[in-house]
Amino acid sequence: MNAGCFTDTALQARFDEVMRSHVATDVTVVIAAKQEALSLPGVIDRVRPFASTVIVAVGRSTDGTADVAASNGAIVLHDNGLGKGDALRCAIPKVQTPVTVFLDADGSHDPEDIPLLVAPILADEADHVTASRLRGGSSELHGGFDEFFRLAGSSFITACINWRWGCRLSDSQNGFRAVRTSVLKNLDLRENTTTIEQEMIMKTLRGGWRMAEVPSHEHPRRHGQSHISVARSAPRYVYSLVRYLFF
Ligand SMILES: Nc1nc2c(ncn2[C@@H]2O[C@H](COP(=O)(O)OP(=O)(O)OP(=O)(O)O)[C@@H](O)[C@H]2O)c(=O)[nH]1
Ligand SMILES: [Mg+2]
Repeated sequence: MNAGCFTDTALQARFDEVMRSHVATDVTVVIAAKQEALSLPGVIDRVRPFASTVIVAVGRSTDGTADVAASNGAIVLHDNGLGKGDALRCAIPKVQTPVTVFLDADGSHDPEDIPLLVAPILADEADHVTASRLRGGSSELHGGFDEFFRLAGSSFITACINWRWGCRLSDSQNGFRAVRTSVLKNLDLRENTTTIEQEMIMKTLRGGWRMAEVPSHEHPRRHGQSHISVARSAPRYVYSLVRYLFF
């Protein structure tokens, strides 16, 4: 069993200790943001206590996302217009701290959970820790047909990953995660879209590095529109799953 999965009970027992021992100077937070000017200030504000550096990788936006990021003290990068994966890949070479945390700009993730994601890495128990919506709950992953197909697809992909590497992850698609930066820079990430989330996990496991996950709640996006189309992105999910599982 590769994946160390912390249960709710274990996590609650560790909560105070983890908060006390968190070292913000060890952490850079990378936020991919496209058309997120309304949500971004609140997200950066909540991230600040937990990170020494905040990098916002901005996609083509007409709402002033880049200006908002800069005026809130973030380092601003511009992606190549290819998608979220492209944005994260632009930011990775700039990270200089031992741990990199990825988090969305739409207010879906709780920055207050950053210490829980980082602690297993600093304790040398894991190299890549994802936040699980299946363990922490989600306010936007169920209810309609779109959500049904996303959840079913995500669960299928997670099951394939668990089968291939003999682990027991529950969520392979959440964008909220922490990775040891030295490992991250060795993953040779290639995906340009949100398929980068599953690529990161599969390449971590292929490389023999340690995965873990902790529960974290996913909230509905605060403002604006989703950038994901299930029908349009499905073929790429299948292709990248087969590619990184077997080749
Ligand atoms: N830089 C950049 N960021 C992007 C791009 N596409 C999406 N993002 C950001 O990536 C994050 C996740 O995108 P979302 O559209 O919220 O995707 P999602 O969380 O799977 O979908 P929802 O459930 O609707 O929120 C958000 O912070 C987006 O602003 C892009 O092309 N470039
Ligand atoms: Mg979102």
